[in-house]
Amino acid sequence: LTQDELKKIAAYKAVEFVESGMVLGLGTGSTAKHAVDRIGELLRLGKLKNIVGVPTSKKTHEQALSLGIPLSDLDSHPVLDLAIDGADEVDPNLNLVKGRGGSLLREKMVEGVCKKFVVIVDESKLVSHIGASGLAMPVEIIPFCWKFTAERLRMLFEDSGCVAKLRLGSNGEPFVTDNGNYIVDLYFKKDIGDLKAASDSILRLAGVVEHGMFLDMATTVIVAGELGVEVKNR
Ligand code: DER
Repeated sequence: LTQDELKKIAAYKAVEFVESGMVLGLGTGSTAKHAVDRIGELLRLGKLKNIVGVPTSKKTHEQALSLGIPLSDLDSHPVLDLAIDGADEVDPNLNLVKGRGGSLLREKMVEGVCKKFVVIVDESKLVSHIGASGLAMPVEIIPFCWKFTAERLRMLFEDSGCVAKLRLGSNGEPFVTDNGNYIVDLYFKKDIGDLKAASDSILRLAGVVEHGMFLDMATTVIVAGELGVEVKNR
């Protein structure tokens, strides 16, 4: 099975949690795309009714619009029934890294107010600890004096051999999020240890908007692998 087929399997399994009448958080990324497509299909087939979607990015907003999924926002729905979204890393405690697609702020806002947050991944996303994949842990920052903020972020994790890089777009210019901010990607050489302490230290920096560690947020993680689908509950 290809990685995308595994993503689709996990996504379709998650959509089984969707009931008519729900207000849903619609995730962003290549895995969540399958879930949003599936929700659109079930609505079209009449198998789901009275669904309202709250998108976590402009990209998902566009996708949901094209599928005819009725959309709303957090101002109208400050509490949601269920969110379905992918992740970049999942540790054994179901803590996540998200945001390599650049949507972490709106994702965290939406997924932080859902009664259930179902994460969908292929098995390649499972890690022993956050940062173990050697890939980025994104932090959304304001553009003002970004170098200053990036250096302060790096120094927070100097003992973990942290490298901080401003994320660039395909045009070589700084990547700009849906919210008009920049992203600094943090790379760790060693385990950063206490994630709550790491989160608090990042968020205390004026200039930081939000980071990509989603701690104690996932209620269920659906993992699709070669040997089948596993549903992990918190
Ligand atoms: O950027 C994001 O937050 C995405 O949801 C990411 O965490 C997962 O993207 P993928 O499903 O394309 O791997």
